[in-house]
Amino acid sequence: MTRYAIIVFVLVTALCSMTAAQKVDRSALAEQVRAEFMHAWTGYKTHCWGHDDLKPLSRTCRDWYGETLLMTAVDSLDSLYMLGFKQEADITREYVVKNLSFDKSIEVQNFEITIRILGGLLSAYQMSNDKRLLDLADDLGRRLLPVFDSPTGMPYKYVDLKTGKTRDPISNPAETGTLLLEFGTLAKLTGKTVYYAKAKRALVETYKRRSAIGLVGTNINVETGEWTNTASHVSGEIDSYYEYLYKCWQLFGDGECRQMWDTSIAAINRYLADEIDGGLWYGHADMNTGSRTATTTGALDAFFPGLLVISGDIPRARRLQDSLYKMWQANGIEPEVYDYRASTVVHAGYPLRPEIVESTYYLYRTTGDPIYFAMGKQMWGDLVKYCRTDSAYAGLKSVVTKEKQDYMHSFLFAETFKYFYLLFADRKLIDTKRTTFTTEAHPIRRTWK
Ligand code: DMJ
Repeated sequence: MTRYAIIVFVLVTALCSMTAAQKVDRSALAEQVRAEFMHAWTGYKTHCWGHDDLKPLSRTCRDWYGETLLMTAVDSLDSLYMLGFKQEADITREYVVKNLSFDKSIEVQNFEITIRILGGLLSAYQMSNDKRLLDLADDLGRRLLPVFDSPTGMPYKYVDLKTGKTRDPISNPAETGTLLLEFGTLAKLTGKTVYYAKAKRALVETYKRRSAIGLVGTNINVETGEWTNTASHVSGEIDSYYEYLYKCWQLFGDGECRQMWDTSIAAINRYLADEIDGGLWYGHADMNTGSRTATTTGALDAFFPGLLVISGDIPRARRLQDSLYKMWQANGIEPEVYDYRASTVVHAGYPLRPEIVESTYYLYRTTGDPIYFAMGKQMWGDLVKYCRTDSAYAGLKSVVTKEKQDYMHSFLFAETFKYFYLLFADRKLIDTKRTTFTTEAHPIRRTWK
């Protein structure tokens, strides 16, 4: 062998064994995620089967509205299928179909019920082909529809599932604009176009009220159409409004959504992006003047690198992810609100949120850069270290002290575990070209023309 051939041989062998090692690492981590998912799921089943959520420290249960809507069971169903727990998924599906009823006089929050339950039912229907799930989704959609009967077409926040009585006109873009993936899919699968039309109108009416410089505010009155809080950002109360502008184009090919996204992202990059010591962040600004009002970000904002990835802006996505990962590393887990200029924690809670994992998944899936695999591995270790309990998983009251909180949100199953699993597991698990994840990480496949 020539010297050159020897060098090539050594390099190729090293590369192959690196790839093999990474594969082993990946499948071992994916198995760990499955095991931890099952640990938390077993805790929920043991203590709170038939209820909405488990409170993991006291091992008691919470039903959001006094009566159960089987929140955790429905929100987890497609994850059970995706992570390969088919038998458990089938048992849960049967239980849901037999026991879930929306014929209750309870006033529910339209946004939360749409993203967790309507989205969960639709995705599980696509995975199982069980028409009874689609019937449940249709029944729920019909009961939620009165929310849109406001003078502007933007939805009220609450609706009584039995009477259709609505309340609370002060809403926000996330709640008026994060409905179209679920209602639109329901329209496509049932042929009832009213679902698409109402949710689309709510999104457009929100967009139409953007300021002259292209930003939306935090709170809006759905009766008058007036803003009641003009703070603009990509955090809670606005976040997923932007997500659905883009994803409505991705899932339905709706060109108007694409145009609304293009206009919005230009304004976001111009007025909300903030450069601090070479790092990229997105802060708060007044929607009318564009002037900076706060230098805060947080766990909810961490969905934004993922959205930048799918909409094609990898350079900004990478830079923002670097910043947000620093926020995670500052305390070994991310806080709800963080001042990036002062590098201080503003609200210290961590309720098991998925957003930064979601962004890590999209970055790794798209770039293949091992740096994102390493980030995910670190975050996974931190989640297990700080949030695991004997019975399940618990959020944190404080990422500084690591004191636990007696609550386990259903999005732990719907999103956090799912995105970790997708990051580590075999890439062929989903048809990425045809699948769009809702804001609650329920995968929807475009099965219609
Ligand atoms: C989820 O319910 C959804 O992702 C929503 O869009 C924002 N918050 C939680 C998770 O943090």
